[in-house]
Amino acid sequence: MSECIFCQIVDGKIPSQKVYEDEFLYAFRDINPVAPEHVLVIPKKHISSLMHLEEEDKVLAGKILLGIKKIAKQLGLDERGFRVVNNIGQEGGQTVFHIHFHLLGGRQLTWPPG
Ligand code: DGP
Repeated sequence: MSECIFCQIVDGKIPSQKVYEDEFLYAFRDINPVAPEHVLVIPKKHISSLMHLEEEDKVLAGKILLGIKKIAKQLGLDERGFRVVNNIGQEGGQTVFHIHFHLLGGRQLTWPPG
């Protein structure tokens, strides 16, 4: 059995609040939300981080972006605006090593990130 917690979420072995699913993607609510809408969008395929994306994943990478667009619309964030964050590696603040994109919205976000 995979030790990756996000692979286990995709497999239904760890419960999650699903927001969206298709053949390639899974999206669920973050366990520690930092915004009223805080969804993690992940590929079902295990890829550790952006730095582990390969040429063969380029179609999947496009599907992730288009999936984020679809989910933002589903959540009613398309008109309001929202933020997408991908943390990479230790100094990037990545804590789960299955590539994931934070979709954050539902409040005024600030910059630098906050
Ligand atoms: P990052 O720091 O970018 O690697 O973000 C990992 C996120 O994953 C963090 O915001 C908390 C979330 N998270 C970790 N474990 C679980 C879990 O078991 N369920 C859910 N829903 N979210 C989780």
